[in-house]
Amino acid sequence: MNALLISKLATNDYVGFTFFVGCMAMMAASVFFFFSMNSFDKKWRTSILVSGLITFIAAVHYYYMRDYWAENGESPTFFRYVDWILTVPLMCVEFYLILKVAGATKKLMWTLIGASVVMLVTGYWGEGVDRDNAAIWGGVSGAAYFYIVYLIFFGEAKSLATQAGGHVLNAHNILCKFVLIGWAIYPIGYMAGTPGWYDGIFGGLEMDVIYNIGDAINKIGFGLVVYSLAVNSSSNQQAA
Ligand SMILES: *C/C=C(C)/C=C/C=C(C)/C=C/C1=C(C)CCCC1(C)C
Repeated sequence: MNALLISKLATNDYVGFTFFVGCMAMMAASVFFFFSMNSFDKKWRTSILVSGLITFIAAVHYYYMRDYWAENGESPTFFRYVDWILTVPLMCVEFYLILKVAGATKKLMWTLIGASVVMLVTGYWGEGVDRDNAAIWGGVSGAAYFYIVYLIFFGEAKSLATQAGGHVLNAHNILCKFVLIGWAIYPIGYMAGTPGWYDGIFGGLEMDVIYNIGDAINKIGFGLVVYSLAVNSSSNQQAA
């Protein structure tokens, strides 16, 4: 029988280290969201559940990605994008769920999801399949990304948030900043890890470390914003 093999993590293996810590952080965040879920008013439970699902799906993928990296010493591109194609649409669902009070439609939700799928599929194509044209695929992906930014900052989502006002508007604005600033970390990772005109700028950076930092900020941070919204709205109700 084989003994359980645990590969050694070198002290300068920042990719392996961030996969490991990322996995733990995502697990801890999931437990936190799942356990706190039932202490909220029913209308917030689905939102908190989705926050927990996002970090849970990431935790499982990080478990595999950590292993893949330790075993092969190369980027787990496939697992990375499977993780994103599940979790990023769920983040679009979060926008819809918090704006539902102001009458958000399923159409808005599907538009956001559609744009995020285009962003990720073209990104995967450039990173994993047609690397010679990575810059072009990255550009198409970036256009889809800016469309999402447009919708939430200036489009229908923004006007719904304004209508809702109060804590909802506040949470929406913070989530918008996550998308504008936090999500902008990913194209930097992409440029660090694929060939293109940007080689001289981001060439020296480690793609997976950048992606892992981005995931920790965005998945856990996003969930905490939704959690705070639920806390703030619930304490308001008690005061009233
Ligand atoms: C939890 C995972 C998240 C929030 C992942 C987000 C990923 C992106 C916003 C990726 C964007 C990309 C571009 C805008 C251009 C280059 C290719 C991508 C896919 C890295």
